[in-house]
Amino acid sequence: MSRYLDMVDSPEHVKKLTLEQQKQLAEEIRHELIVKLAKNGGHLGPNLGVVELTIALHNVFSTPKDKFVWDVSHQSYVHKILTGRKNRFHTIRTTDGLNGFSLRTESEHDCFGAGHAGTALSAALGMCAARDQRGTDEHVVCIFGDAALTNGVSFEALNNIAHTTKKFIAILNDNEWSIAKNVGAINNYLNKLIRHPRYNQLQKDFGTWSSGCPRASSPSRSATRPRKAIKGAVTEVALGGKPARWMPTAAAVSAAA
Ligand SMILES: Cc1ncc(C[n+]2csc(CCOP(=O)(O)OP(=O)(O)O)c2C)c(N)n1
Repeated sequence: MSRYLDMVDSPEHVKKLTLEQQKQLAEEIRHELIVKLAKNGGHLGPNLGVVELTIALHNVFSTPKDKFVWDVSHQSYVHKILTGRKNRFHTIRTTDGLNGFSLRTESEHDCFGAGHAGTALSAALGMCAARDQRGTDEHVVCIFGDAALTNGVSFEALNNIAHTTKKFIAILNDNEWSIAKNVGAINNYLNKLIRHPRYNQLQKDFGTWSSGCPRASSPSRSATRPRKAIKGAVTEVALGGKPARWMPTAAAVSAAA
């Protein structure tokens, strides 16, 4: 049976697929990862966890013009598969084979060679600063795991984003796990945030509110997945603060209905 994976070898091919076809592609990539990594080993779990994310990124952005900066970059296998390295994927982590991390000499789609945890935010910020000075318009997307937040360099970057650039895209891929279970204050904060009743109420309210929107005027495509959408949007809401003003309460929604 033919696979979408056999037809996809570049981000341009990904963009041509429908959403349903991309879902099927995700399944095929997951299978490919399991089969190929069974031979030489490698970072299976982190890559299984970013299959949809990587497809979505290639759907929205266009490397090599846009830059993806993967923290550690042990989770860049799917990106490699989608950027012309599919046929050599079975060589990953072998002598003369594909590198297990991002490597600039391996592909124009790899803008940053990594391996160490915690460097991506800082590197991405540097790229944004250079872009702004050049006056070009490419996007720089930093994808970092919760392990990045155990590194001082990450905090240096976070501290400087707002006064360095107006355009910085960061995706926190928080699976509550690094090499081992996370410890520390930041990890506690993130866990507290997603378990907080107000946060969970906001998710529910957003779901109720967005399900009442006509499809065409839905605030965004992500509104069809309210739980996920709100998780990304709500981190600025103070845990003990007032309800966010942009969010109608469940009571207001049912009163209006
Ligand atoms: C400075 C440094 N310390 C330790 C490691 C070993 N290491 C490889 S992957 C990883 C954790 C990655 O966790 P996270 O970024 O949260 O991504 P996940 O694998 O959970 O998706 C670590 C600590 C490293 N690469 N660099």
